[in-house]
Amino acid sequence: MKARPILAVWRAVPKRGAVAAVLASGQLFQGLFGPPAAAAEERSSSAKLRVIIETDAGGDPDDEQSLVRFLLYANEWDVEGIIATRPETRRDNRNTQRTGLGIVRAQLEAYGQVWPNLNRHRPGYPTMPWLWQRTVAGYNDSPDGVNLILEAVDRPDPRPVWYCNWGTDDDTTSSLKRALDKVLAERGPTGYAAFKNKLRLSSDDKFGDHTRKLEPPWVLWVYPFYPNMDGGRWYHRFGPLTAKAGGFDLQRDLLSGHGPLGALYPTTRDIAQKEGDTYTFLYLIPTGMNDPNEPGWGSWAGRFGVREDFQPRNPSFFWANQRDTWGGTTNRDNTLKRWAADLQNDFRARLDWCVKPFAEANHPPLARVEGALRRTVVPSAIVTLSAAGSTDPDGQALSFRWEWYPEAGACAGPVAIEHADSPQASFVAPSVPTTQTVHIILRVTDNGQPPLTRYQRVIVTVEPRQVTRSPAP
Ligand SMILES: [Ca+2]
Ligand SMILES: [Ca+2]
Repeated sequence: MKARPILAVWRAVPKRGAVAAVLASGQLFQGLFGPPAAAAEERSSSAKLRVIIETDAGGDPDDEQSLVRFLLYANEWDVEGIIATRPETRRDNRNTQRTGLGIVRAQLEAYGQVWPNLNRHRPGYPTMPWLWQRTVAGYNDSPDGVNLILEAVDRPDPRPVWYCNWGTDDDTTSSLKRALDKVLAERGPTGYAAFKNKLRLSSDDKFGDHTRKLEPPWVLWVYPFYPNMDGGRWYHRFGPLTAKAGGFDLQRDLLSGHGPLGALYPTTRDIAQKEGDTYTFLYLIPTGMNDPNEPGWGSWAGRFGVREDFQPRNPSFFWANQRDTWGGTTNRDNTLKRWAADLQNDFRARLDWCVKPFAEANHPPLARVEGALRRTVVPSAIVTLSAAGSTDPDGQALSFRWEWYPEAGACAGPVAIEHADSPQASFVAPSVPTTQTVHIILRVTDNGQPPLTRYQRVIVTVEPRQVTRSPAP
């Protein structure tokens, strides 16, 4: 895939201190655990992603499952809003709250109870009142969801707003669709384009003509629900691929003894762990190896490619149509399976954070590659890799793994990594007919309980040697 401009918007953000150093070194997400999101000034200068979610909580209970996980990662973004779209819960939904807003608020109250403990483990979780103020009804007879979106997008903040729609039932209409209708009617095509260009989507498609009929096309839309491929919709693959990954046990690790938020995770009907909408924000969790502007690189939500039937007018519409060769097989599941234990262990640790003191829970290591994360070499050059600077906040022993990710780059190889399980590794740059990129993923895993993993990505551009011509006689 052709390289897209990297983090152009983020680089426009005022840089300060450690964040500036991190960004300048190109180390995408690492270390960006900024201050609590309470102060507007801090928010505007933070490098966190701005995120709005729109949930049909009260329909399929899996939204409530996804919401539990989302709140446990609320420190990773600036959560601009949570919009609840269902004025009444569906009859077969057993939640005692009978409106979408009621369901979300009940989870916020539980979040408020575990918030002091979460902050002991990782600073930067927004307070419950702060989230409460930004949690609104997006019902058809309410302007609150529309107004929340307008306010967030119109705010003079150089960062785009990532919008995650988790589906809306037929009896409701997305607040984003209504916001876009309003902006088009009131601001005309130019104002509409400026507004639309400030949004990025990791989202279901519920926006009518705004999806692809009305200009301009979206700057970037990652659509983690379809296509049907290798076993079904991508939406339906999350549960089967992750529910037991890393030995996760729903009862032991979530429902029992992990506080009031975990206890709200519904397991009714046949959905012990479904979480079909979780991909939308999993894609945005900074793990050290993903970049939300690069769907083809792979993330905890899998790996995405351009949506063929939307071409050529919507070149930035991506969906889950990619396959990885991994573990001896080639299929789409592998784009997630390779990270499934890592992401589920991470969820498990955060559930521990709800109830345990710091010393009794695990915290992820800091993966750190020495030197530049982007390098340019010639064929046959020896590329040396060192992760010796990696650390763990619990002082645990670390294990290392360097992996070539062929599908993320465009290079046939071969790339054979020497000492791939050591802090120091190397490989010989392959011969290439044209300029190609080699993506190397560093995985650093601690030996805590559960073991936690973070990553770095090194992108090596291999340029063929220039043929030196003798001067004409
Ligand atoms: Ca949903
Ligand atoms: Ca640790």
